[in-house]
Amino acid sequence: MTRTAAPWWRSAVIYQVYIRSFADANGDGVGDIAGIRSRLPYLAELGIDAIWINPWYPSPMADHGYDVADYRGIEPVFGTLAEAEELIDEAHRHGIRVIPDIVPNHTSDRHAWFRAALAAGPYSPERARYVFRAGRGPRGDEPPNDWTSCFGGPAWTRVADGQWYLHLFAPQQPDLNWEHPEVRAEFESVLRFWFSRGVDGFRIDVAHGLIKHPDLPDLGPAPSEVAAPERGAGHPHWDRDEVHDIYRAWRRVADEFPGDRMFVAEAWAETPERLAAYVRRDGLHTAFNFDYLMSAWDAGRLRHVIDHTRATLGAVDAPATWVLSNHDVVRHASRFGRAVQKEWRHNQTWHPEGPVDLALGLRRARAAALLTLALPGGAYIYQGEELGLPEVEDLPEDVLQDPTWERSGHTERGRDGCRVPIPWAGGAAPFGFSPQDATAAPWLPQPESWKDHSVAAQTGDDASVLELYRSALRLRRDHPALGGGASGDATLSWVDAPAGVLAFTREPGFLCAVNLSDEPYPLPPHDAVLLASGPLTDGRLPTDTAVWLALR
Ligand code: ISL
Repeated sequence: MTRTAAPWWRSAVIYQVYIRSFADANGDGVGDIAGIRSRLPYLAELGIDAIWINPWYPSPMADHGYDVADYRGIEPVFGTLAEAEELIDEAHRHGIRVIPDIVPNHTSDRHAWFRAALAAGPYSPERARYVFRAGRGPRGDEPPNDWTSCFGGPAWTRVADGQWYLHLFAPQQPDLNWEHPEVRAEFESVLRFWFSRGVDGFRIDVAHGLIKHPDLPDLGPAPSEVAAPERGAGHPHWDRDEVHDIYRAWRRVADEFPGDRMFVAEAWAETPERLAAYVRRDGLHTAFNFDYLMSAWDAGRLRHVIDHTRATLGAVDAPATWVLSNHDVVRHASRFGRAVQKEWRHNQTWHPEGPVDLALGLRRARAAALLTLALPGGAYIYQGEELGLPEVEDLPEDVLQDPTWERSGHTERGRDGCRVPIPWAGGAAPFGFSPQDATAAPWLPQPESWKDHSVAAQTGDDASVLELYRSALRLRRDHPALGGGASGDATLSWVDAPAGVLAFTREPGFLCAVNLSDEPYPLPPHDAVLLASGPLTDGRLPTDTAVWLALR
């Protein structure tokens, strides 16, 4: 599969399948495993190396699968365990690796362990697997500390007997106690369950959240890490140093299995240095690069992120990953379509400023794709970005399902706008997402304009985003300078260019240039234009356009 001896995950292009919204084979309006299987030829032709599938386990769906009731099964709405096994084998026959999502920070409140904990009562061994505490105040009716849920409101819920339990996300997602040996043993067993069924790795949900300060101290009015010696160190529940012990054990589990099994951490760290700690030699393999995802469309900022990422990960010999979008953030075709380009911050809700210029966003998204796929390391593609899908910013309030919407008291609309089902073909909804004889409409409504975004509408149209991605992925596979590079050493050299232009070479004989300035950029001497994200004018690269050149 790879040209070099370097393991595949160092340079893989991994396509994120948000299973609910990818393809619905049984017509109930929700995507499923059979739908993914039916689209494997599409994925193989697109030219990706692996798929990451969002949680497919039995779940009451309080957070669309991130509330897992049974880590060894498949949610009936999505299919069966047998179908999952067939999908893994079939994907492998297409040359596509399979990476499920694992959710270790919390279970569902319907998980057998949590039900047992509720039934067993205060201070029972069953409760010790979660984080139960007495409340504060004379009657114990105030939460044990001041932590808040990522979805809004307090991070604690009181149960009938008066104790409180911790949930950094929704109340239906109680946090596990990772100091408990049974919790550690259980997850190692779950990893083995799926590794022995052939999965090639795992995406680890909230990888930075598992360990909590034993005293559960208040966060206080000011961030408590201010006094810590290092930025980001010492937070009571995020990115605590002890979390790496867990991943050293997970690495040993992965290494028990043949082939190159891998982990990718969804870890939010304050600094690139702290992120690099997740991917040291005896730890996880890769981590999502959220600094890149959060970067504004700004040459200086992007270059800083690229350099800093490469330096910090290079120091621990880990490959970079380049991510533009996922199921939690506003689609980048819409982010980049705002006149004012702002840097994101983690946990900051995106409130769009000003109208979106979708043509501008798409032009930049096309350029961003060529930048992303030319950088050394691995890359992620979130389903639909290869179709240039925008965020659906005008979903009616009565269809919103993200827990954020309710938990914020209807002040934050949440993440549904990037989760609208994929348009495959046809002139009207469901655009081939569900079969003709479907019994239900797609779980979120698709905009009428998506007829022009469908796979069928774009296929064969050289000007389409889809054909741009197909060409880029084909070149990336064939060109010795791309991906991990011929020697696997993943080098990149910046080329002198005017302010606002990012230009770099990779050996042998490759140059990528992206113009984020207001002036056209005269292309440096080259042998041939391999690919461009938009038309070139008189040998010059227009604003918001990227090009791949073959050099002598
Ligand atoms: O830390 C955060 C908010 O304070 C978040 O950015 C958090 O790290 C992120 O939301 C985690 O996301 C993942 O876990 C969630 C789930 O809802 C997301 O879809 C998933 O990607 C809970 O399992």
